[in-house]
Amino acid sequence: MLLAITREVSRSIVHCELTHLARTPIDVERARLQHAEYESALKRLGVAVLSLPEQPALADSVFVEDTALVTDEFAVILRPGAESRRPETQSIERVLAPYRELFHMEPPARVDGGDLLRVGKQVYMGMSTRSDTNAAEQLQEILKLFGYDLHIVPVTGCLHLKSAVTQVQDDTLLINPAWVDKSLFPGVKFIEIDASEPYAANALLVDDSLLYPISFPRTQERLASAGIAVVALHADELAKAEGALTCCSLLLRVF
Ligand code: CIR
Repeated sequence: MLLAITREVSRSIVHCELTHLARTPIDVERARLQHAEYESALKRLGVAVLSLPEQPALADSVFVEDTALVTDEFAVILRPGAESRRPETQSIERVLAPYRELFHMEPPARVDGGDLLRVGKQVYMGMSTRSDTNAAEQLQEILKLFGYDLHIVPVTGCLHLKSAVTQVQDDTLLINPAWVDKSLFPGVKFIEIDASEPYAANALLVDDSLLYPISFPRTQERLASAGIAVVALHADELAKAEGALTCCSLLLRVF
């Protein structure tokens, strides 16, 4: 069974970190409704959702993806690049402990989960403003214990690697080639986003189903042409906080 760890949108989301976007008003209630729609979609797919309570003092805590890398064998508690986000890892560590052997990123390493794209035993790490080579070195040591390979991928123009590229099928990535270099993913098939929808590369693959924002119809059309149907969701309110679909859950296979 798949378990999704999620967290209620914080009332302080209006004070979230922003890197590439200008601050615009965020409607907390609307963000919560869209987040509930996301959790319901996961449940309809048969995923067990562990919805953690709001953390009023941690503005970005809905974006649980950034706190940990979870694989089938182990999890790494990360050290998020933005200092304001570091306390978010504590509660996630407690939740993950019963399910996985835990490793920890040690200071001064910095890496957000949004910069870690895992495809089978290949882990691609985005070098964004949130991640550094110290984290890459520590991660490589952990990954090699379990037979995973780490690939370093520079990212420009967006917050995280997964703003620019995510997995949409076993062997296929959805990518914005303006933000990340396709040649750094050898042997992989790609679908390119429509250039008029730069934020369209973040999709959440849940077994064989794909959760996808309703706001990118042209890219959705490209997915359809490739035979990929999506579960379309409203996600534009949290997008104002520079968050997308993968950011709002940690998925792990449990028993
Ligand atoms: C941040 O800047 O950290 C948050 N406002 C957005 C984080 C989005 N997370 C993700 O893409 N994994």
